[in-house]
Amino acid sequence: MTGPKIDIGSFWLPKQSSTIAPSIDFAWDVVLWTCIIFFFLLMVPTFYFVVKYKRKKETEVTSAIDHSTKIEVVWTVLPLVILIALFFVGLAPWVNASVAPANAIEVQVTAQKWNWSFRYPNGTTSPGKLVVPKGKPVRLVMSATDVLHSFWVPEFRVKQDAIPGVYTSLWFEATQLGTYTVQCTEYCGGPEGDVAPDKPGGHSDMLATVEVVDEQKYKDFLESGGEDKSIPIAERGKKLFQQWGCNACHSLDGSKLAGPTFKGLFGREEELADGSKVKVDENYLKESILVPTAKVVKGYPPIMPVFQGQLKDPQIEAIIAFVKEQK
Ligand code: HEC
Ligand SMILES: [Cu+2]
Repeated sequence: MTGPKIDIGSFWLPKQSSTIAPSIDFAWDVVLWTCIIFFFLLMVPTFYFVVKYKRKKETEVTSAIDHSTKIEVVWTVLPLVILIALFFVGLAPWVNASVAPANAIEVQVTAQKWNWSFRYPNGTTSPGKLVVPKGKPVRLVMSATDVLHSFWVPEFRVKQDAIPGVYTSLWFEATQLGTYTVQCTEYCGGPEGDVAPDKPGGHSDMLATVEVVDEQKYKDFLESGGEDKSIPIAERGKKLFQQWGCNACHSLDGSKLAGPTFKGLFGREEELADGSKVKVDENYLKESILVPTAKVVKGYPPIMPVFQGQLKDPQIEAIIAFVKEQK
């Protein structure tokens, strides 16, 4: 894994790590320097005149000149030309940033208090970590489940709100390998203890990482189902158990919810709806998760959602490891 590169970019801006960054920075520079030049063009004479034409005697009177068509034309036409130029300087990168290339990889982004999750075309899901290949356009289709959020990667020069009930999108093509930070720039605090008493939340805490990797690493990532192998397997299983909402129907303490409890599940002799019996082992668990109706547990309706095509093998293995721990 590549660590964050220490490259702070220029004095004004973070480094440019996407294809559109240079054109956006160019527009920014043009606007900035136009402002700086006109600031001095206006302020220097203003102070000079204030001193030079200060009224020195009671009897002094102001010059009688109160109109000059020439000057008026200049100060109308010159700003007009500059503003039209600024419009076109901004238009090009704006159009480019608005329209994703047709071959872009599409990733679904879900924002919620207080995390980002990413979902790939092959079903791989990755909470808190966006992995993208270098040199390939990526289009993010974003939505939020609760309140407004805003996706921002400064080095890519892209920012877009994620809104409940609406899809918004942005795209970028990363040009440099490395790890970047996604920030939520929704300008709003979060009440402390919103998620849990000991865990202050807020948009400003809502960080995720973008890892720009080479083609092969990206393929490996998709195959792995987005699993972070540095976390112990059963712990990953527990996270998946919560992320995928299994906990809505399966308890860990023996209580009966919509589905059977996971307490003491592994190794148990399960009675099925058709009257047969089955010993709960790895194969049974895997089948029960991918195709729940293959063997329906006696006394329960076949209401469990199908996870075939959604959970990848490494994720199933993590869940199985977690189930084994529920003695
Ligand atoms: C909407 C409720 C619901 C959700 C969500 C749900 N399940 Fe189930 N699950 C059930 C029901 C009901 C059964 C029992 C009927 C059956 O076997 O299909 C069951 C059965 C199972 C079994 C077999 C249990 C046994 O006692 O033999 C396993 C394993 C299982 N689910 C795993 C999961 C996992 C893992 C998830 C999340 C990825 C999940 N379930 C999500 C409702 C749910
Ligand atoms: Cu947010």
